[in-house]
Amino acid sequence: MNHLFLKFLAILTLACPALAHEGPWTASRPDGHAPISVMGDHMHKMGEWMVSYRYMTMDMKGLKKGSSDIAKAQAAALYPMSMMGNMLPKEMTMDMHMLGTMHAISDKWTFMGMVNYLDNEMSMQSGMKMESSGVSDVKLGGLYELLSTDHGRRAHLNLGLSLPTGSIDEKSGSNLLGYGMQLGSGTWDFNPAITFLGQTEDYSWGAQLGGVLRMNDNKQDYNLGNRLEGSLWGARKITDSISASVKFDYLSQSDLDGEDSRMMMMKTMSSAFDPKAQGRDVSTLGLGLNYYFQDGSLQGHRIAAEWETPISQNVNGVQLELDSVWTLGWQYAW
Ligand SMILES: [Cu+2]
Repeated sequence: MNHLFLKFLAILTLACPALAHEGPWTASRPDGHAPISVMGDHMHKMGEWMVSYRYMTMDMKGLKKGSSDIAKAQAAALYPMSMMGNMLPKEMTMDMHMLGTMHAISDKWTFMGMVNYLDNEMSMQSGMKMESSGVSDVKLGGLYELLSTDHGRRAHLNLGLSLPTGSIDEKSGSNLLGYGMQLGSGTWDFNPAITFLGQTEDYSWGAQLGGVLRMNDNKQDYNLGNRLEGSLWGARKITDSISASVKFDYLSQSDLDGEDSRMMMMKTMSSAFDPKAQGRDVSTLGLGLNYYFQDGSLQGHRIAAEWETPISQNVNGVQLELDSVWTLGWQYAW
């Protein structure tokens, strides 16, 4: 799957000189920005600023083992202290508020920063609910232009850094919450990526290949494991203000490296505390709409929505199944 995706990406980005238009790539059209779930997709012109707000809500429901659905009773057999499976997760909703800013100090360098606020809710099989909320990991990044052609193509490097500002000590009452309910990674993470963009008169496309590299272990002597992510999208400009997009995304997040010693006693009770039941490989399809205000008092503002759902997923150990992700966003550049 991974291999096929990389090939597809290489073919699309390198072997399609026909997918071009006259003049340089431009952000001044509805599909001048990628589908809203993509981060660091575009650069700015020297001196430009942008502010953005995104709201993302992710729903997970039902248990999976690997790529198969698994019943509560089967999962209970793997977790002997789970009280007949009652301590296993049943569903989870993760809401994220993302406040971002971008600024170009030159035509070659655009800097960005993002502060995220997380709101997690998980129900156990027993019906018991648990919650956590607060600031997640702050992200800083620099985008460096590699290529800008006079026929609508460009490429840039993404050099991102994630700071350990999110808590890894979240509790429900006096009990520590599982890994998936924590607010941050606890580690300094390097987020490199490479992004390709292309435009024709009515279409645009992009590809981004990147990852998350954990640079240390956190104060509890574990890290969340590295991640590889690739995205490929295409959009159609329908009018000067509206575009529609299709995105294909592949993500491979490994399980934990080390484990939180405070959770060791609880990992036979629930997969939420099991370091080998974290991370997954998932391919998702995303459908999106972008709206760009060309004139009037809202000129320059953008609003966008995207819905994503898995095409296939393979979880490490026993975990909740990813159901859908909605991302709604607003962006304004000047
Ligand atoms: Cu921007």
